[in-house]
Amino acid sequence: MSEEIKQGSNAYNAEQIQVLEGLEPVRKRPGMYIGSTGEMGLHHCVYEIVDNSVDEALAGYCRNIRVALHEDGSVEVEDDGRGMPVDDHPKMHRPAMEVIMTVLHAGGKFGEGGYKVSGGLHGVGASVVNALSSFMQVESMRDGRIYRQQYSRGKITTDVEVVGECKKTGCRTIFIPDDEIFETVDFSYETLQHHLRETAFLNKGLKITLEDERGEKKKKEVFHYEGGIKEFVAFQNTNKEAIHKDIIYFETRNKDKEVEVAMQWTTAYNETILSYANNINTKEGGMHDMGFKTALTRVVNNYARKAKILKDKDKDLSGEDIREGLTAVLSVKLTEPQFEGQTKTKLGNTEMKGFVEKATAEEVMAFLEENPGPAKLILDKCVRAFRAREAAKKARETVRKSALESGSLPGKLADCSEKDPTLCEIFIVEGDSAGGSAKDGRDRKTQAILPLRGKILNVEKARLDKMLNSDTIRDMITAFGCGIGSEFNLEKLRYHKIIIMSDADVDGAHIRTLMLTLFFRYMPELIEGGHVYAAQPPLFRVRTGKDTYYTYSDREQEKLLAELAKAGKNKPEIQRYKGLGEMDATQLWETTMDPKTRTLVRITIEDMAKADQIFTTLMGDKVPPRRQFIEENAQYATLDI
Ligand code: 0RA
Repeated sequence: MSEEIKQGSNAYNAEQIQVLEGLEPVRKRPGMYIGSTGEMGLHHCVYEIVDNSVDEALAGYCRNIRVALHEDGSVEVEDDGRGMPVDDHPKMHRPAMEVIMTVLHAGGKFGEGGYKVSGGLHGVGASVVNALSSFMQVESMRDGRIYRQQYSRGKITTDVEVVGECKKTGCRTIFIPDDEIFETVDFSYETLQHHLRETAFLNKGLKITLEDERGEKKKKEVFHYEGGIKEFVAFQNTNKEAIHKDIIYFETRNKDKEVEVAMQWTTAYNETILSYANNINTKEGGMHDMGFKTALTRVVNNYARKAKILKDKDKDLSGEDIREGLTAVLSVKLTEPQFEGQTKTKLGNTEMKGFVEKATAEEVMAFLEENPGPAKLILDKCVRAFRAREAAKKARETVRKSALESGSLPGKLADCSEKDPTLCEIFIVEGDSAGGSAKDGRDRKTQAILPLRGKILNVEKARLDKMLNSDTIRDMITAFGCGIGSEFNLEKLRYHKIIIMSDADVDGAHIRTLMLTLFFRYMPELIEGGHVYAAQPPLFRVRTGKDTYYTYSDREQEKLLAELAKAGKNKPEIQRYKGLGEMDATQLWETTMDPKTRTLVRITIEDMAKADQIFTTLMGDKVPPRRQFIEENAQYATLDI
């Protein structure tokens, strides 16, 4: 091998590779390594390969990454880094490339002082993807040559071979996910687009290209942001109204850690703080997030007192008041991140709290002092939030007195008899007539029905105090039993399944979205805990002689009709359901409510950034983006965030 590899300060030392085990366990229990064998796990494989290139970028050697989806189901990831080493591993006596690709946890180490994407579900290594691919090929361009090796289901099918010459350096990986492992091998352009865009935002200057060569419509997009997370905040606020023009931005680093923050307040009522550690979305927050919030609360209060916006007798503004309408991206990099929490997305490194807190306090104070105009607008907003919260507290107390303390449940609720919440379900039903059928058709022991009349208030456009004046919303909160906002208590939830049952039309979709907005903004734990579902009422009833069939989509209907025609059962009697109200109690039970036969769609929050954008687009003040979103997404019946 070439001399420079052995001599360079970043020299790859094959001995650093920790040899742990082969890839058998990965194929036996794929979920343990990539989270799931569904859509999430499938896309995770791409992220895993891309992360290796991003590591090369973090180490300062790579500027361009190209991801391509090919017609044959393969994915290609190419970078212009140093290329993967191919020199022999001293103990294994095999080329480093082969060891990296076929031995679990054998990902190469990087030069000292580098940050590596790792933790969470990431960082399991390219070998895991190899184990789960029916075909994989890695090409490393270095020393003027192209080295190539191929694999299948984690086993090599060729040795590392020199297949050509080439001036540039880099790495090119192609893989086909194994359809014996994955439930679906159909990559979603949108999912990859979202992730790669986020990765580009988090690594300013890095250029990521996404190409989709499948099907009729070829697509190509370039994600390249010289402004990094500052542009991320601007993007996140596209459909919001900013209350100050310039995005606050700062970065601070020392020997082994760095923090980068971009933030801007908007007229929205929710806060969106997206935090990252080594490019991993720390959904559960952690030390960096705590440091940021602590500093922000302290500094804004100090400023408010100095500027006499708060009088001596006034109480401090709460952190929540201050963060109302704030969009912030907080990105830290550190050498040995510790990820904790249920989903391993909570940063545990205590040293990051003080580090982020100090930087935030200094920088935000400087911004407020140097920009009195924006500072006033921000502070006004915080004070308004504070007053609204006080009003909401009073309103909530009234609600609690009138409803909770008297122990009375809403008059419209048809409750179930079972007392164990884990066995109970509540159907929120659109319309009184469907509500009537649902009441008659249900299993009284475990299923409760709450009919809703008409539309519910759009919580995106109203604060909590106003919201609590709405009967519909109060009924729902009282029925659930777990409170709302900061007083939310999941343990008091009276039904472990909350099922939204609305018509399969545009109005139904709207009601579902309004309801999800309410849950997402004020009771996100319900969604995170997997308690929220959308019922799937049928679109058609088909009858031939004495057989009755129900179908739930146009495609299913076409298939059924084709099958019936083949079986010689012509002229079936078809009914298209326009609404739930057209079904009688028995039909509603059989098609939509019976746990044995129904399908429920669980609503999940995969991603806060995406969910926040969807809700502001759908429910916020700006009309044109909403129209555009609805036009682009009209084919989706359910909103699965
Ligand atoms: C180990 C050591 C070195 C580079 C890499 C791995 C590497 C891996 C991947 C995977 C995708 N792209 C990649 N680029 C680089 C450093 C080798 C050296 O010192 O030249």
